[in-house]
Amino acid sequence: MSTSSNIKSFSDYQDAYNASLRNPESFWSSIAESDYVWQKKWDQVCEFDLSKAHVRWFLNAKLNITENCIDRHLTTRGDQTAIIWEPNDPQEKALEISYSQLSQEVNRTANMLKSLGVKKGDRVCLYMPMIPELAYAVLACARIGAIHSVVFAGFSAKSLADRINDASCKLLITADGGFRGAKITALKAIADDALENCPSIESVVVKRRTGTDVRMKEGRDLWWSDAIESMTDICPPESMDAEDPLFILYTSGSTGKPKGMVHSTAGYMVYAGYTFSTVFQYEEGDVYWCTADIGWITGHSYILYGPLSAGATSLMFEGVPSYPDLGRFWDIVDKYKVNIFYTAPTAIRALAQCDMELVHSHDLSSLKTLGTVGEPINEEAWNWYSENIGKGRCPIVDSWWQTETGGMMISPISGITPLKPTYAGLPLPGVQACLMDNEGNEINGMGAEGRLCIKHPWPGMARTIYGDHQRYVETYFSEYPSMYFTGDGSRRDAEGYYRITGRVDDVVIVSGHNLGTAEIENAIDEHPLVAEAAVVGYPHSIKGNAIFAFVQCDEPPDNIEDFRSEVLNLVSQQIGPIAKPEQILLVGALPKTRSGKIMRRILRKIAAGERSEFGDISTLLNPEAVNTILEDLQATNH
Ligand code: 7RM
Repeated sequence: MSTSSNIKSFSDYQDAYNASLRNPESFWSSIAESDYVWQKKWDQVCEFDLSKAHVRWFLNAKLNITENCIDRHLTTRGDQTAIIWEPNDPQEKALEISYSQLSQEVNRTANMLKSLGVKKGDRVCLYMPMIPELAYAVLACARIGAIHSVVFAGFSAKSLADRINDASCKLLITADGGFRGAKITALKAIADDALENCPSIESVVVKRRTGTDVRMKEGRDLWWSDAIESMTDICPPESMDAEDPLFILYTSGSTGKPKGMVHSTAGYMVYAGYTFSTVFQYEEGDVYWCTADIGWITGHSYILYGPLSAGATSLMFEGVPSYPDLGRFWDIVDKYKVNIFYTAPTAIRALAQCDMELVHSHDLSSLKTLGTVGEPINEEAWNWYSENIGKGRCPIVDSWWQTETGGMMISPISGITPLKPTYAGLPLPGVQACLMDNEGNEINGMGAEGRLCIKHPWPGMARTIYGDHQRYVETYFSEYPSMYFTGDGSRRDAEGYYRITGRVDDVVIVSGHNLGTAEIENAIDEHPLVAEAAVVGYPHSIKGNAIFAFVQCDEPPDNIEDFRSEVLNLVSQQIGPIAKPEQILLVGALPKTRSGKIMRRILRKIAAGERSEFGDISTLLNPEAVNTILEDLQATNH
C-alpha cells in the first residue's frame, strides 16, 4: 500500500497519461489495488454509457471509506496528527487530533447517529461551522453508510430547507452558532426557521460552540454532548458497495433549483486520494492546509477524504482570512510550519491588497507547494502569490475541477509539470479533455479555444443528480453526445496546456462561490414592486466576478435606497449573503429576444462597463431597451 505519488518526473507523468489513455481500466484498477484497502475486490473495473449518464466503477467491490481514511492508519500512524484544528480566535486553544483520536471520535459519533435511528442509505444534513465535530459527523455518516449532505453554514434558512427537503433528510446536525471573524452566525435559529417547512427531519443534534441562546424543541432537538455521552468508541464499519452513494452536495445551476450532485463511494475515494497525492506530491510528515470550507467540494475532497486516505496531516481552520487581521493565513502557516497551502484566487487578490508587513512579519519558509482553485486566477494575482508567498521557489498548482468531477482534473503536478501563469496546464492522468465548438465538432490541434468537455468517464465523477437523473443527462451529457460537458470555456495553447476562460452558462463565480443567476433573479422577483429582474456577473478586482442586477419595477419605489436594501435582504434570506448584488439598477425595460428571453449578452456588456458595441441586436424585440438602460445608468451616475 503506497500513499505517495508514483509520478516523480515529467516522463513519469507522460507514461502515466499515455497508459491511462490506452487502457483506462487497468490504469485505475492498479491504483485502486495498490493504494486502498477493500473488503472485497471488484469483478469489473468500469461500465458506462455516457448517452444515459450511466457510469459505474469497481463493480461489486465492497469497502468502507473510513477504513481507508482512518482504520488502516492506526497501526502505522496512530499517534500522528490527522487534523490540526485552528480556531477562529487565535487566543483559543488549537487541537491536534491524532489518527487514534479521530478514530475514537468518529466511532462515537457514528454510534450516536445509530442511536438516533440513522441507517445505511438515510440522508443526514450537516449545517455546521468549521469545528472538529463537522469532520467527525461527515466521517461518522460514511462509517455507517448514511449519505451526508453538508450545507455551507453561510446559506439562508430557505436554502437550507430546500436542500433538506430535496433529499428528505432525516437528521440535522447543527451548532448553536458559528464564529466567523468578529461575527457570530446564529445557526440554530436559522435552522429553526428552516425546519418550519421540513417534515422529513426527525431529530436535530446541536453542538454547543458560541454559547448563543437557542430554543430547543422538546422531542426533536438534543445537545451533541448529551447525545454522545454514553456512546462507545467501537462501531464496525458498514460494508458498502462501490457504487453506494457516499454524499450529496448541492451546486448552483443555470436554472433556479440547485442540483444535488451524488458521489459514489469507491470511485470518489480512489479519485480524491490519487489526485491529492499526485498533484501536491504530498510527502510523509508534510503539514497540508486547504483553506476551503467543508461546505464546498474542495473541503470534502481536499480537507477530509483525499488527505486522510493518504495518511496526511490536514489543517482545518474555523475562521476567516481577515481576523484578527489580514495576516492570519500567514500567521497560521508560520505557527504550524505548513508545507502545502491550497487556497482560492479571491483570497489571494484580497490579501495582495494589504500592507506587506503582514506577510513579511511571518516566516513562510516551510512552504513547498502552493495551490489555487475555484475560478480563473489572473496573472497579477498569480505573480503576487508566487513572489510574495512562494518567494519564487514554490510551484503553484492552479487546479481546475468542479463539484461534479469529485476531484482535480486539469492541474500542474507540483515540481513536475512545467508552470505557465494563469494556466491550469495539462490534464491529469485518466482525464481525456477536449475542446468542442458550438456546432458540436471537436476542435483538434493545438492553439484552439472552445468548450471544455471530457471524453471518457473517470472514477470521481458524480453519478447523478439526486432525484433527477434526467436533469443530470440533460445538463451534462446532451450538449455533446457521449461526452461530459463542463460548462466552462477554455483555451489550449501550442503545447496542449489548458487555460480556463470561465463559465459559458448562467453561473457566476463570486469569490469562488458558484451562484446561479436564475436563483438570484427568483429571489429579487419576490419583491412586491419588482416586475422582472435580470442578473449577470461582471469582472471585479477582488471577487473575480460580482453580481449586477437589472431590475424592472411595476411602479417606481418611493424610496430607492429602502428598495435597494429590501432587495438585498431578500437575496440574503433566500440564498445567503454571498449572493447579494454589488449593483442594483432600476431600469425601464429589459432587452428581450422575440422568443421572450432576456438578452443577457448585452446586459453582461453593460455591467462590464461597455457603453456601445453591443453586437447584433437585430433579434431583439425591443432594441430601444438598450438605450433606455444606458440612460438609466447615466441618471444614477454609474
Ligand atoms: C472545485 C470547485 C466549479 C467551477 C468550474 C470553473 C471554476 C474551478 C478553476 C476554475 C479556472 C481553476 N468546484 N473553476 N477551478 N476556473 N481555473 N483552477 O471550484 O463546483 O464550486 O466550481 O469553478 O468555472 O466550472 S465548483
